[in-house]
Amino acid sequence: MAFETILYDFANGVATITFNRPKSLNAFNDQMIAETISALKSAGRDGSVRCIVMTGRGRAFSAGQDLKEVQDRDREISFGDHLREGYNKIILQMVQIEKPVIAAVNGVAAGAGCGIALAADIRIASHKASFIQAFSKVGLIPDSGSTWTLPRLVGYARAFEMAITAERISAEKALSWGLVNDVVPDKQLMDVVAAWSRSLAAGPTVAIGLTKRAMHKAAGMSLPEALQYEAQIQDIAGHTQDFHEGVLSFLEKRGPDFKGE
Ligand code: LHQ
Repeated sequence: MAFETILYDFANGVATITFNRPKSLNAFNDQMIAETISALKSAGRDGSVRCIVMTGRGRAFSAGQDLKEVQDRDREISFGDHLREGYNKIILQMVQIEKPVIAAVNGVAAGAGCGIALAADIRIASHKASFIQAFSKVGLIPDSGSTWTLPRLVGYARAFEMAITAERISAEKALSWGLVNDVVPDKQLMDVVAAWSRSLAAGPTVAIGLTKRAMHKAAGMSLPEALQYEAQIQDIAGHTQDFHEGVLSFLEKRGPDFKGE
């Protein structure tokens, strides 16, 4: 795929999307928004992709919306339309693609860049990473799903604090708050992420995707409804080849060879 503002790589079942505007800390201009949507669409549709990694080139994950582009526009734009046509599509794709999405947070994740990191299923952070809900600094409200994801990850008090102070949360604090799964030395980040992504890409992809779907659905359900939904989709998981392989490999005392089917 020919992209200019992102890099797209595929190897061993893992698609890696790298934000590639390092001079502006991987801030999102319209082209990078469109290319990210397109790359996620391809990774979602491609059956050989069983795990997606998102990261940034240079010293940032992403500084969010390109504020220079907003300032330089010669026409008034509706921020609502900008979100509906752009970031909302990125966030919904990340959540609705039934494959695990890992954010390899290599540096600062601010504004919409923070929202995108928060929408991933797993966040592995470099010790140099940080998280900033930068919106209030420019007189805006948290977007790109942050009003939904952030309180669920860290609780209302910490989420509200991050939103109104726009203070930088270090990787260590993010770990202690439950905002990230792990913090690793910067030089080891991509090796650690490769170990995670290889392992997930060799997993029972259908069951992993259904787990993601069920957990997101359960967020809006009562316990009885969630139990019903679990029963309904366990039927689907129970009819996969990977389920049969999982049981067989257990009985044969060997590791499973999941095909993601
Ligand atoms: C940037 C940016 C940037 C352009 C650094 N844009 N150039 C949705 C709906 C509609 C409209 C508005 O927005 C949204 C969603 C949002 O994302 S709103 C929030 C937008 N993001 C921010 O407000 C963050 C702005 N950036 C920062 O606060 C800092 O740059 C951080 C804290 C991320 C990093 O600070 P430093 O490490 O000190 O780096 P720096 O500030 O020196 O930036 C390095 C370069 O990157 C610099 O360019 P220059 O040519 O001077 O070297 C910055 O201008 C550029 N850059 N963020 N968002």
